Amino acid sequence: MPEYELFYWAITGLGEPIRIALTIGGIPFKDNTPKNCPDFMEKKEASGCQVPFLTIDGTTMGQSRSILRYLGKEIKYDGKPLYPEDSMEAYKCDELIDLTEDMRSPIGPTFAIQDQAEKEAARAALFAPDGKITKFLEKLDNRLESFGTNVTIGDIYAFCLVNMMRQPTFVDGIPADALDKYANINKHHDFVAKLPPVAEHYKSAEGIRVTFKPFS
Ligand SMILES: N[C@@H](CCC(=O)N[C@@H](CS)C(=O)NCC(=O)O)C(=O)O
Repeated sequence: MPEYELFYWAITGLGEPIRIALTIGGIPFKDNTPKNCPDFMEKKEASGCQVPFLTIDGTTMGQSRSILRYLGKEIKYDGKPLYPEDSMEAYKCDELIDLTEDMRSPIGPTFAIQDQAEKEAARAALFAPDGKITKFLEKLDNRLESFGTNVTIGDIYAFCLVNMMRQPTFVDGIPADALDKYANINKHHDFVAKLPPVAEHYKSAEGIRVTFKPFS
């Protein structure tokens, strides 16, 4: 078995979909963060990549969604690759990833706001009825009215990045009820959370990962 090492911050964010894909595939990996890897920053600098990056037997791979597509072709669950082979199914998987990105991207600029109260107000505004994230959560909720029975990297990506918007999360200032009204998103959450390897992985989760457990 090749040696897999992931390098990412000690948060969920863009690293968590990769962690889940590897977990679903039953692939052991070293989960390096600045907390458990003393030369993390040196290795990150040497890689020339942003985090997350993955090394497989020393070969470095950057860009989270490219890594996910690679793993999605390599990893099967219930006999099906996590990245569909059929072109239309692959399109639907990619479309879900891209829509999730549209939903996530408005949060990016708020990380640069220094004043805490101002930052939290800016984040709350994104979830107001006319907020930039609300617009895409509504689209995502429509998109997830139905989803396939075979889990894909699109499902994993949506699950993780939506969870970034659920309290408790490392992104402070997100209203506690931000996702309450999205029935399809929340149904999809449990579809992924209840997959046996995912449920097993998070069964003792605490802190920002409690949102990765099934709701029901
Ligand atoms: N397009 C990149 C974006 C990576 C990115 O934005 N990484 C953030 C963490 S989520 C970061 O801290 N980047 C700065 C760095 O790695 O130096 C990807 O999807 O991997």
